[in-house]
Amino acid sequence: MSESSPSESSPPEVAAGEAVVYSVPEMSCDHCVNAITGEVSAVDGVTDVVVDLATKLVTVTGGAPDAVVAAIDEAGFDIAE
Ligand SMILES: [Cu+2]
Repeated sequence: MSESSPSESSPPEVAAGEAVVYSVPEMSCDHCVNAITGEVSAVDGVTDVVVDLATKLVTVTGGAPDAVVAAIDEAGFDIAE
């Protein structure tokens, strides 16, 4: 297993961004995780990206949902509705 996000202790104030969960069923390995994490982390306003490979869920804190969706698309993945 590789390391996931090191510190899960989010700051008390995250008013700017709510966590939104995206289902990305095409994720299959660490490469996918890294690609998505890299693209989504670069989205303006995103403060945290947690990818769960087991459940194929990407939890994104902050950022505009449209931009996050675009970033995941940019990484080469589709989001399941
Ligand atoms: Cu992969």
